[in-house]
Amino acid sequence: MPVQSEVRRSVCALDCPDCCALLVNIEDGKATRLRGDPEHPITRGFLCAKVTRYLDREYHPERLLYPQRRAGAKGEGRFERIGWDEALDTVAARLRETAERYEPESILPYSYAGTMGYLQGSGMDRRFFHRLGASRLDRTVCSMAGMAGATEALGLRYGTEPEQFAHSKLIIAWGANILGTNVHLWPFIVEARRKGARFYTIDPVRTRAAHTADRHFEIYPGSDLALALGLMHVILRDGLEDKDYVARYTEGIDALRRRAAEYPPERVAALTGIPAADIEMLAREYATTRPAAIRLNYGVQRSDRGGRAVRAIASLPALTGAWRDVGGGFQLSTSHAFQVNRAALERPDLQKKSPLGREARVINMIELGKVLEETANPGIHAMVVYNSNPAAIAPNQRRVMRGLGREDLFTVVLEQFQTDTADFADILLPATTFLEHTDAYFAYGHHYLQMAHAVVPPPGEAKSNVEVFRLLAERMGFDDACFRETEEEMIRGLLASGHKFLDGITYERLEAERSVRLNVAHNGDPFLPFAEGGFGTPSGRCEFGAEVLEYAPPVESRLGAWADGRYPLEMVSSKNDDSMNSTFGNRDDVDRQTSAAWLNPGDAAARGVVTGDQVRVFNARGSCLVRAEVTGDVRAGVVRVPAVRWPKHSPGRQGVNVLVDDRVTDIGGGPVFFSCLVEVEKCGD
Ligand SMILES: Nc1nc2c(c(=O)[nH]1)N[C@H]1C(S)=C(S)[C@@H](COP(=O)(O)OP(=O)(O)OC[C@H]3O[C@@H](n4cnc5c(=O)[nH]c(N)nc54)[C@H](O)[C@@H]3O)O[C@H]1N2
Ligand SMILES: Nc1nc2c(c(=O)[nH]1)N[C@H]1C(S)=C(S)[C@@H](COP(=O)(O)OP(=O)(O)OC[C@H]3O[C@@H](n4cnc5c(=O)[nH]c(N)nc54)[C@H](O)[C@@H]3O)O[C@H]1N2
Ligand SMILES: [Mo]
Repeated sequence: MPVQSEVRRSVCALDCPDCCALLVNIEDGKATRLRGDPEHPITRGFLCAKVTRYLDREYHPERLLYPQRRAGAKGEGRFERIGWDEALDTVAARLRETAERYEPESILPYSYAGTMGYLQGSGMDRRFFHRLGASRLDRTVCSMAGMAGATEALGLRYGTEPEQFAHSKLIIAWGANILGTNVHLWPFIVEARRKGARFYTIDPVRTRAAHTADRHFEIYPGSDLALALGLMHVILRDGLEDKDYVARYTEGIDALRRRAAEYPPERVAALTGIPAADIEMLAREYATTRPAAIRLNYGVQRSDRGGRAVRAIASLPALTGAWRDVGGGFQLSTSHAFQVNRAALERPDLQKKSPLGREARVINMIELGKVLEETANPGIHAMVVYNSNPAAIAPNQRRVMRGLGREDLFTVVLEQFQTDTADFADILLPATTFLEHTDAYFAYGHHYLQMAHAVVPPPGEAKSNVEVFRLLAERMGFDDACFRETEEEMIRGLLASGHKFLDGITYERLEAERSVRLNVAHNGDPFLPFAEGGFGTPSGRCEFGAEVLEYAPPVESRLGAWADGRYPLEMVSSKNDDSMNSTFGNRDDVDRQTSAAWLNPGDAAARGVVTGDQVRVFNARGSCLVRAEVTGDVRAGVVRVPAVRWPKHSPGRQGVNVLVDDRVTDIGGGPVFFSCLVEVEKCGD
């Protein structure tokens, strides 16, 4: 028999700025090869290591295939197979009962970015929970602090296109692990460097990108606001600002001058650990090199002053006029340019039809542990988890686990794999992967809107999130037409926003082209969002906001309010290069990578620790056993634990997030993963 063979197009749905276009070889209905689309302007024919191997995950023997019901204790992970009808009937009955007995707000949806697809990530699910009147989730765990800071400065969170980095003469990767988390920006940086650009990194960790950099600035975690103010100090002191740009398009320069005057390089050196001469040099080069681009990623904002640090950094290109240039400016995220019709997609108006008849309360997802402990107003009695693994990724893990372990909490989990969170489910439902369902995709590192259909059938009885919430809506008796919409109708709805960036981008065009550049500029011209002002702030100008930019060290840092010498090291649990948060945590090699603590040679020697030793990383919240890796790639005083290991693989089921507090950032309500004091000790020989 001849083998039926063809190549189909897909899109990688993992939570990454690059949102790659994929080509999938299909033979006899099975995917046999996955490649980056060579014709996609950003993917450019290559994939990261983890997605190159994605078919191992797709066809992994541990994929969840059938609906299951809990058969053991909470968290134990023992289940028995049931049918879809029984599973859905049980879920619908329990949700209805919970809503009636307590209030609809005692039901909590919990989801994040397992898939970046619009429909599977924030489509039918949102409609369902709005109609039900469930508590709403503030999805803060990743980027809200930075978004809040960028919004304060710029109003519109637009960013420099990746393609333009090829034209830069100075590129600063600021808290951005580009080769690990955003590798499709790299070719543009390589091209710029070939043409003479310099490339600098600012990070407490010497990442692989930092190893190749012309200069690496070893900063203490959470001190970036001080550094930004130090740079502003030098720029303004020496008159290096773009006076014309500042006068025309910014607000608050006088107050900024006064604020920056308080941060001379010597003071900033003491706060950041970066020598004063380096601060002078960096400021001068940044202000006098054109074009200059800053790639800020989310590392900086996972700290107490993270939101305002982003505000200050996002203001730098307005001070120097870097927004004027092709290849200049700033990129934190490009996602705001995807001006789709969110209301049509998520239908917040359905809340009026819920038993509450009003907007439901909002719960900050990083406070999950706390919220599950509370019993009043009303307490949470049912939870539906999808696209997320809170038992591994949420801060204050012990508290989260305690909450998930509550016998009286009814928990539904939609998952592809048996994660720690899945272990706590009462009803566990098998979910499809992006190769098995239809979706449309924005990106947060480029400006191409994409669409993909299923390229292979789901294994076993797996269903997409859209399908599960559609079926649940039917069982709950929600008869609004939107619950019967097809994927195609949902995509048509989200495209119909009337925003000029989506002009002419129709379903038909997406179907034909699969990846379409937003109309961010005419005729494919470079997108220069703020070359002539046009900020989205109340004043229409870049708002420096000096009055709120006073720097204070993170409370958990060597200079911070909680420092008392007991836990002298600052822990950064930054992203692991070869995985994706806790996704892929079932892989042995990923488990090894994420069960290590990187220690500076001086800090290791002081504790009698050598590479390979078992060490305990601990603080008052808990402790976590890992293997020591002694390396100059992490600055003195800092320990790095690559995130995120599956807790169930750790002794005592304590992952790195037992160490992390669940307090929130200055603005945006974000987490403080990278402001965490710990001590490290060698475990018995
Ligand atoms: N391979 C891989 N890729 C990923 C992910 C993954 O887990 N693995 N996760 C995806 C997700 S969800 C996200 S949000 C993005 C995040 O992408 P990034 O923001 O690039 O990743 P992070 O590890 O959060 O932080 C970036 C860098 O900031 C540094 N850093 C930590 N604290 C500070 C600080 O206070 N100041 C400065 N200047 N630097 C600091 C870290 O050491 C790290 O090298 O990556 C996405 N891509
Ligand atoms: N210590 C520490 N903790 C962190 C971070 C850190 O840097 N350090 N990073 C934080 C950040 S930035 C983020 S974004 C969060 C990420 O937290 P999460 O968004 O929870 O990310 P993952 O851990 O990758 O878990 C996603 C889960 O979704 C599942 N999934 C994927 N696609 C689908 C689908 O279509 N349907 C369903 N039902 N499930 C699907 C996957 O199998 C996976 O188990 O973690 C945060 N936690
Ligand atoms: Mo994230």
